[in-house]
Amino acid sequence: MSMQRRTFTAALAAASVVGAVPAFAQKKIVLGFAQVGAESEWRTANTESIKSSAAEAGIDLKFSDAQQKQENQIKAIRSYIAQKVDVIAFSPVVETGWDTVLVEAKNAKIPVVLTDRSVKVKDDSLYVTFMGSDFTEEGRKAGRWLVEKMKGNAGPINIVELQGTVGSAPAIDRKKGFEEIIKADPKFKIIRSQTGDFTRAKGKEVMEAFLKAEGKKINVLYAHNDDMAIGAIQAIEEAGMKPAKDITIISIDAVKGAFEAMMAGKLNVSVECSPLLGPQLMSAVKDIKAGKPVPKRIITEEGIFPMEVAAAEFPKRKY
Ligand code: GZL
Repeated sequence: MSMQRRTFTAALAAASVVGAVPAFAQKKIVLGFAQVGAESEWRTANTESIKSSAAEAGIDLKFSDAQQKQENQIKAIRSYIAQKVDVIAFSPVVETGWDTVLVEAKNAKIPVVLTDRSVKVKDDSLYVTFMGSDFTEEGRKAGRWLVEKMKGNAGPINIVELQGTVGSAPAIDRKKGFEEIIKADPKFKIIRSQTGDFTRAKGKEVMEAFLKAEGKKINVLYAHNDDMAIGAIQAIEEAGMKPAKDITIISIDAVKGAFEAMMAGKLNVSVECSPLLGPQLMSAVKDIKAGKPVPKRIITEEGIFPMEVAAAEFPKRKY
């Protein structure tokens, strides 16, 4: 037996006597992650955070991109169950339709972590924890900024709304939070509301339809994410109007593209929604494997960035 082999065997024997297995001999934790897709700058930054954090944590990451289709996420979760991974994590593309596959994971004794978006299930023991933003509060922040901005304006203030993916937690809750604030003053009216599916292309297409139907009646655009707002800005310019001047534009995420649009004077404000969930996810995965308790809800702390502060903030941004 070679010298190395003898040393290794001796180390293992010694360790097993004291009960501690040396780090180099511990089996790597295997995490199966089912991502929504690659629909926005936010999602790309979220994927980068998860992949880099898994590498840093020494966690073996199996990763899938569902191209925003629930059936693909369910397929990926089933494949992780079949591979007997240690933990499954995913960002549910929509809130409902998860009970069956999560029961399968529970029966396979594989703990599940929700990141970014939550689910509506009959039994919330089907997941260990949900970590992500408070989307309703993000909608309230957008509403409060608009109320403040329009304080001296008697109205009517006609708003068009680009909603996120139909049935997704951010789309449902950002709408709810925004309406909760603006309903206090009847001068605010949402005259058109339609999904742009969180993408630039769809955001532009739907804004073109809004402009065709309502034109100069539109005073405000509320977009559930920056990518749709950036697409809409193109449509507004092509219609010969000035974004952030003729039409006040509010969006959510605070990705780099939003800061660039604010510095160019084309977007009025972006509410922060941090995609940097990787470190929190890896620490939760390790705690779960170590049998430590994990809070049922982990909320990410976030701010709001009006265009006036964009240039000063931009160099500090991490996504
Ligand atoms: C929010 C996230 C949303 C972002 C969009 O946490 O789920 O999905 O706001 C992304 O940019 O597509």
